[in-house]
Amino acid sequence: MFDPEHSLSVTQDADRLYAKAREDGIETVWERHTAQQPQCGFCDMGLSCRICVMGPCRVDPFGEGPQRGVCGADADIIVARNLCRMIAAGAASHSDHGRDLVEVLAGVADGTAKGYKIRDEAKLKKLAAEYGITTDGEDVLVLAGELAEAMMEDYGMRRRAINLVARAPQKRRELWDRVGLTPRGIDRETSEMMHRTHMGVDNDWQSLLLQGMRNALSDGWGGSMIATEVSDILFGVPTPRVTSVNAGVLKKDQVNIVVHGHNPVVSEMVSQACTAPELLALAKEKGAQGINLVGLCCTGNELLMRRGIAMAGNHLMTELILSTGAVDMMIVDYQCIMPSVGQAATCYHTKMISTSDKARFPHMEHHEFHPDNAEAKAMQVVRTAVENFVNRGRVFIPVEPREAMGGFSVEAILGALGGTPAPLVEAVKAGKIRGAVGIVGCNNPKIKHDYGHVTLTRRLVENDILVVDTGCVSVANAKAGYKMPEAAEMAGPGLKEICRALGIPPVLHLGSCVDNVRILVLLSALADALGVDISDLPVAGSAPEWYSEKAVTIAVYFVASGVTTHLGPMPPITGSMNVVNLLTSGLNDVVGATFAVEPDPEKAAVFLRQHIEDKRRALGLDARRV
Ligand code: SF4
Ligand code: MSK
Repeated sequence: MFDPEHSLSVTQDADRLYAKAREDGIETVWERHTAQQPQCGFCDMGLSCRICVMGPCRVDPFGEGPQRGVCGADADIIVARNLCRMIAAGAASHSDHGRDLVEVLAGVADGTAKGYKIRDEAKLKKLAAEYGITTDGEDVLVLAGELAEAMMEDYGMRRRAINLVARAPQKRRELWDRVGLTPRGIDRETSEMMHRTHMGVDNDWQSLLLQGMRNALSDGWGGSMIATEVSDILFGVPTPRVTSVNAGVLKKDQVNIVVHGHNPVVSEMVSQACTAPELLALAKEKGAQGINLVGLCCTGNELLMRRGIAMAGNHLMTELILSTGAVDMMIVDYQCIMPSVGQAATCYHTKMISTSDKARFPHMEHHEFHPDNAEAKAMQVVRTAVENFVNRGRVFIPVEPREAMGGFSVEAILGALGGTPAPLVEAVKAGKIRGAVGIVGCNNPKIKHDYGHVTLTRRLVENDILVVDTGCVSVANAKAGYKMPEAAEMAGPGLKEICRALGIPPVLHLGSCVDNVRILVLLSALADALGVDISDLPVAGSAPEWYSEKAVTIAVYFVASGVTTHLGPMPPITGSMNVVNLLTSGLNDVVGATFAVEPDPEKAAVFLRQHIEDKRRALGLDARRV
């Protein structure tokens, strides 16, 4: 019996699969989290440092023990340096993902990336024009090559600003110039961040944090934005489509292949191979009714957005899904893949395949995908998955799948509005929609699985606040039923009316983690339509269950772009009240937005509603009492 009160998750499939995993003797993230208790208090507060080998050092938060590391760094410097290194790692991860896509684009142009093609010429031409490349009469492949070259320049060269910063509202760009936040190069900002945090370089906690913001902006308006835009060029701009979600998307009578990770360069090729007639015929021969490809985490979101491929689960479901015994193969690329999944799979017949030259895992077979061999590699591994179908043991698929709608790219949203943000702006001005919140990010075993996401979403939607989501949140909200147009019934009266009129759900799925940049582009369009800066809009961001360095970077580029952002788990900064005060209030004077930390989603909802009503009042719109 599902008992949400005493479960690790608010979802039934997680609850039942957790019981099955325990029965099968699989260790999961929850046992390991318990085994780590109590976690280190110094690290939790950001007060430990192991940047150099005069250390490791710790600063005593109670003022009794040492107040400086061996080099003399105090709590402010140590906390700021640690946070900045998290930002650099997050920016590097997303931006390196973007670089991989640019390399495929270059490979399509020179004919080496066989199997990939330009799927959206209009988007290619639009991007090329934004990069100042003449598009008139140019051959598509020549254009693709020139665009790839120009994007690579964004990574390394010193420029006054990376190209896509031009998409931000003018007031925001002026502010960034004024306070020295305009990112000059994607790799440059990450590299400089690592340099500044080396022992004996930048020892001013404020100047470190400013560089942290510039570094995060180089991801948000650079590496991640390039990742999303080039993915759209190569695989198509997402459009709304209905699919299904939860562990019930696995099929007893079909070969089940799960793709997990982030980069569509691998999963798109796998999805193509799953429709190859010879492999479908082989599946029949092996006694299966077909090949069922499903996603996990963000590479799943990429496939869901563009192909309507079903989604099995989010971050904390990645071990549990194996305990169905129904996964014939899991194919991973990189990011958010727990090193434990290969071990968990050894209890079952599941074949585990790693594919990236930069990401290897224990208990996985490595089949390296490159742009020039991905098509053939995908055929090879899918064949192995099909052949593995006959080795299945007991299968336990605990729930029926649920329908969900995804695919809300900015282009699709504006399309649904008649090509302009004006109807949305009017609905906000009229108060039918009070504002919008982007709920993004991960799961974290410190918070009941999906509780933060779904509770916050419910409270916002019922108070006429439109929710857009990405990443692991979008899976949680889809499983909770917020992703179908009928979910308008769960919204407040104003939002319900708008959703009904447009035939959309009150929670719009914008994609994967890199697709958070779609939120930036949408906000820029709204700000331009109102003639204001992003920080003036009645909007906010939230990451109720975040865990990763990438999430830190996303939160920082949201705030630096003018979006006040709520975090569920506390980042490791409480060792420095100077850093805490700057991030939670002082930044308002610098970028017009701040962070707020609140683990309880009920309280967070009240804070976010209040913030939205305050912004409405400042814009001269009607404001409700919260
Ligand atoms: Fe210790 Fe300073 Fe080295 Fe950090 S950089 S480990 S505080 S000596
Ligand atoms: S997968 S970064 S757990 S959202 Fe993008 Fe989910 Fe967070 Fe990974």
